[in-house]
Amino acid sequence: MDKAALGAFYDRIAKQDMAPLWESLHVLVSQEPATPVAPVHWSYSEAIRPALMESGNLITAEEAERRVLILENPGLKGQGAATNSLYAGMQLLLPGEVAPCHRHTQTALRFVIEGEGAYTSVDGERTPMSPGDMVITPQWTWHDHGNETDRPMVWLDGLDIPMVRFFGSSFAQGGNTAQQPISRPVGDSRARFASNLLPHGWERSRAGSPIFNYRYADTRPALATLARNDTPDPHFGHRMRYIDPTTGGDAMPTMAAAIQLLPQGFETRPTRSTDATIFVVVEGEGESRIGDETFAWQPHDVFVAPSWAWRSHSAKSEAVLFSFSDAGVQRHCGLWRQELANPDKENV
Ligand code: GTQ
Repeated sequence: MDKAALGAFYDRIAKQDMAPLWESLHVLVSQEPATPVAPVHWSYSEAIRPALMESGNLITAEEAERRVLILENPGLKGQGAATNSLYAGMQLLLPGEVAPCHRHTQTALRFVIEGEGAYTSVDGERTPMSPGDMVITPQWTWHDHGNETDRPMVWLDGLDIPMVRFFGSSFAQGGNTAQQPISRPVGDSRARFASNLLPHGWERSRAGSPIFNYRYADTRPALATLARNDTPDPHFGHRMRYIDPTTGGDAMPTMAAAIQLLPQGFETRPTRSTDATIFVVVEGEGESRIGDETFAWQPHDVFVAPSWAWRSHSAKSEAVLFSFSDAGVQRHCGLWRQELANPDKENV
């Protein structure tokens, strides 16, 4: 092989927008997942909350359209992304504020952190939000947020922004009014779709679950019952998925969400999977080992586990972790893989 001749050849074909595969084959087709995504942890009390409250003094929700601090992965600087496929941000709505109506092709989930009773309106229905609720905004639905309470309201936004960017399929529109007209009373979608019943003649009009709010008032007792009645799974503790009751599949087409309870003193065995995952601490204190890093966490902290990095969690007190990832999309494409450490050994 004549290195000088090859180099000259590369230079010539580069001008015609061609490149030699043999120089990059094993980077393009890596033997195992190679990801720029870094393990990262944000403390709510020390980092997120102080910065969010400071932003509240600097700009209004109306001026900002959405007053959100992006939780940006240090391995993806400038991309506004927490993982290759997913976005996470922390949104603040102060008393009296409205985050004006818009719609977009990105799907959003809101995991409620702080405050009580502010609402998200979707499709003409207001959903009051409480800590631990998971509220979903399906793609291309009009949505606005309002806080008529006397306390700040904070929630984590999870969106598929990087995935939609990858596909080149982003569309967005502003509404004609800051708040959409309300046509259905509070609780309407819950009655129709979250009662283990479906209205006669109901037909799907879009992808994803028709339930807007997966309330912690329902989730928490379900987890507590599992914790009372089951021995915890050695790798996942007591874990449940958020589903679309009309299909049994994930509640959203692009984001798979789950919640897990870890009993006091419980240590999960390590797992790794191809879906980089964003975790939100709902309750309790503990530690997670992600790749080579150990993060000590408290309520409302957020941390990210990259694709194929080993992860394990230990709970100092009884703990609840919410998480979301692109596992559903990967499964749909036949790409999702998981490895469980020591599957045969007893955990306790
Ligand atoms: O509330 O609609 O964090 O459109 C980023 C983009 C929140 C929202 C975000 C959004 C929203």
